[in-house]
Amino acid sequence: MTEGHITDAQNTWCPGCGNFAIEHALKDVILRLEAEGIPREKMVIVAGIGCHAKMADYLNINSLYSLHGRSVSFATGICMANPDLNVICCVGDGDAYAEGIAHLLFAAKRNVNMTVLVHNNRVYGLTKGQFTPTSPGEYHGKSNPYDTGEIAFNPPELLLSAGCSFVARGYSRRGKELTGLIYAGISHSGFSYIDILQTCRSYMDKTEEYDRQVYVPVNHHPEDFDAACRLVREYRYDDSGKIALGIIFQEKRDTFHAGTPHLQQKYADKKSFVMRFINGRR
Ligand SMILES: Cc1ncc(C[n+]2csc(CCOP(=O)(O)OP(=O)(O)O)c2C)c(N)n1
Ligand code: SF4
Repeated sequence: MTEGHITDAQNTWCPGCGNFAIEHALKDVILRLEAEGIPREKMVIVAGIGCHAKMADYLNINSLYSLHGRSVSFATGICMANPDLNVICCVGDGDAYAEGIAHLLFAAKRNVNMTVLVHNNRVYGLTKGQFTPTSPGEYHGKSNPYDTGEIAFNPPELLLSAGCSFVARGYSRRGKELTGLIYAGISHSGFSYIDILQTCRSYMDKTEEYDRQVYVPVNHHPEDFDAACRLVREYRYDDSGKIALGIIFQEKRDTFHAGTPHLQQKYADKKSFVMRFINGRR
């Protein structure tokens, strides 16, 4: 490990991969938080399994690889055990929108205090380009040599329906804005979710389309839920429509955490029950 923010682990991302920009945006946010008095030890990255997950190796802060699709559950456990930590989940679209979709929606519903960055390259990158819930219907991947004809999920719309208190969208080729969004997400009290359109040079290079489609709305009020719904419906994860970037929705809501006296007592009772069980004193 180096003393800096990028480790000396060998980087195996493909040249031109959008993950580099996400890594540097997150690194800049970590630097800013440190400058504001939050030590690095108070931040933790929980990664899924996939190209995105290598963030755990490349950024020099506490981190763990979890299981594919289960990062948000691991992160929920960390938030409950130590509510003082800033927990950041780096997950893939295959990871979070397929196997992990229930965990993502329920953590949003509960308003668990964490930030979820979905590296949405719209393909299973590490395993060589299979179809994910946000792949275009006409995409031919390793697992589907023919059109699926399926309609892609619109994840920010799902998250809004689930009661997510912070919904944002970024783009890996708009690094400055992405840095601002990640900072805003971590600063938000409760569950913050950022869908990051990430270019995958090897299997899903949408650079040309995204560069044409993305825009930052000027008169959008993130506290307006109906306006947020209209905004996310402009784009259906196909090559048509405008893609709004920025904070789409944000509201203040009670967070789910283990810090309340009621929950602390419950966990203490449960822990002592488990310890008695282990020690054979039921
Ligand atoms: C439970 C489980 N299912 C499947 C896999 C195999 N697997 C590992 S990485 C991966 C693809 C990851 O794709 P995504 O989450 O979109 O991340 P990316 O590689 O594109 O960043 C899959 C299917 C696994 N390791 N564990
Ligand atoms: S396969 Fe795609 S997501 Fe994975 S490292 Fe290469 S360009 Fe990046």
